[in-house]
Amino acid sequence: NNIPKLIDIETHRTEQSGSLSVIQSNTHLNFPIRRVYYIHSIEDDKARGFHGHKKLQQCIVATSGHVTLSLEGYGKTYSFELDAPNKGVLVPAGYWREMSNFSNDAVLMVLASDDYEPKDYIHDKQEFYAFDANRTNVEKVGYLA
Ligand code: T46
Repeated sequence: NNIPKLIDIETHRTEQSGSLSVIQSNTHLNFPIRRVYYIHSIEDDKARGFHGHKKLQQCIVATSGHVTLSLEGYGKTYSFELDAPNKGVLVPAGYWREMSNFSNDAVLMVLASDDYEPKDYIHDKQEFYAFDANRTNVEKVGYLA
């Protein structure tokens, strides 16, 4: 499925002692988790992202605070308000992403399908539009073969 999707993360609440939320590859994602990173200690709400990924799939969660995530791909734009630790966004391959409106306490956790690979990034918006217009490029990338 190529459409970004907001998911409700399974959360177990224990009265007075807090909540536990769980994401499991087999049940909640359509990829095995290969890498985890998180963005935090944001001081002055500078927007981040501004790139596309050719193959990488991700699940993005604001485990604390608030952030706006916008995604663009297949000629469509989507915007998500991540403001609770039980919300996640599944980001399919081939989407341009921008993150903005970070609260000071925001922690943005990303579960990713692959290792860090600079060649998977598209930093130029025009290049991304060319990629978006011709999805067969995805099959031609080949560097992870
Ligand atoms: C994405 C959004 C949501 C590494 O060395 N290893 C890594 O695994 C990553 C993700 C980054 N880095 C280095 C590369 C840069 O020197 O960390 C620095 C900051 O990365 P970047 O400017 O790409 O950060 P964002 O917030 O613009 O984008 C990141 C991810 O790169 C990207 O995959 O989807 O978060």
